[in-house]
Amino acid sequence: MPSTLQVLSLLFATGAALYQFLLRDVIFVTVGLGRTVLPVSSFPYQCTRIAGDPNIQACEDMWLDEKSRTLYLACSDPVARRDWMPNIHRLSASGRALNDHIVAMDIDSPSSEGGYTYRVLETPDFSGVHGDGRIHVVGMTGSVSEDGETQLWLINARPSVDSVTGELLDNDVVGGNSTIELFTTAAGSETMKHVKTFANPQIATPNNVAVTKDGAFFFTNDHGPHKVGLWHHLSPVLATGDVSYCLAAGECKQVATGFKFPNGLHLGSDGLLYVPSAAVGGIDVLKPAADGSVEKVHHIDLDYPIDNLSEDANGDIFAAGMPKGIASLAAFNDPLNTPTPPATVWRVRRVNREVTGNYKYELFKVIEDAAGEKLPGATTIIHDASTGRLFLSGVVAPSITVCQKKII
Ligand SMILES: *[C@@H]1O[C@H](CO)[C@@H](O)[C@H](O)[C@H]1NC(C)=O
Ligand SMILES: CC(=O)N[C@H]1CO[C@H](CO)[C@@H](O)[C@@H]1O
Repeated sequence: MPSTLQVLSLLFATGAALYQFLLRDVIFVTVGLGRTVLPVSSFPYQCTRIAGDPNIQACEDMWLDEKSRTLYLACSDPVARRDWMPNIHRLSASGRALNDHIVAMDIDSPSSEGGYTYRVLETPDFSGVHGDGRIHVVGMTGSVSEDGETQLWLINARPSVDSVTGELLDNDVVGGNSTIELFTTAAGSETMKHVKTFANPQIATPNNVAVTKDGAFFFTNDHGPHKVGLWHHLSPVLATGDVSYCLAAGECKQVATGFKFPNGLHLGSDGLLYVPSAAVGGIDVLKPAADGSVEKVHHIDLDYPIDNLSEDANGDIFAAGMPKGIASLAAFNDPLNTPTPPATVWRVRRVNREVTGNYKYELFKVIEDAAGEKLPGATTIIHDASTGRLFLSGVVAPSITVCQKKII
């Protein structure tokens, strides 16, 4: 029997959905009505799925270390996301995946199975949740420190537990206990070393993280402070999502609010912070100051709900979009039996970036897959500028896809 609270929150969620349908941006952007989506064969790429490997599924996020030619992937279990994904109010902690892991893939070394050789990184010194050693990966980013050490920053969607017994609390009521974790590793390593857990009331509904040079970081709370219930459901309508900032020492503060489901943000090599919206599309461009405060300087109008952003070695930003938002949601509930949702990849190129105060962006549709034939219902896209390959992964996809540019 659902509790009164659940019924109420469902009613409110339905009300909120109806309200959203009155808005143009939701009808045309989130649902994707009337949008022509092209088949993948219209684009000059040869795409292959790397499928059937239990280690390479539900890889929500990726980061490419260009120098060591290593692609890091944050992977889970596609079926478990339905039960445990606090970012979208999936709060049945008992159904969470118990084997989330980071894969380090050597993208220049093909394996005999048609993919690439890789290592599943062990985390021997990580205590996990009340000593169980587990991580629950969502977003991830990486950086290479001045002394050449590889740092991996993870959103860790921990369930809330009793601090004495370690038993799961009712996460439907109290919400998850997401933290941000810093690990270090090195090219070729089999392990990653835990450095620090950032736990702070301001880290409430973290979606993704973007690291500054001094080890401070920005992150998005995709539902602001609202972990559960009505306010969580209404957050994308009321725009209570935020961008927050933590110092390396651990103090955190909110630096901007008013976002509708802000998603996988990115700190560009041009020093600007790019914040995409999964609810209404487009990318807000913020200019950070040294103390982490930000000023909105531009909005990139892109009529697609946007997932995650990444930047390639040329400074171009790649954005994974969901041309049919509703199809993407359906895949969440039954990823293995639902047709792969369509996906679109955009390249966002800042033109004349050397001119101060000039915010001009050129948009280019790189690839699209109307029938979900090849792409994984992409949530994240990485462009390997040195070979022209695209790597695509999806939060509930049972595979990843690699696309090679066709030689014409
Ligand atoms: C949340 O995680 C932090 C960091 O591990 C821990 O100290 C705290 O006890 C946890 N709280 C709950 C409610 O699980
Ligand atoms: C809508 C969606 O799936 N967006 C995902 C983008 O990536 C972050 C982490 O990388 C996820 O938390 C989001 O859910």
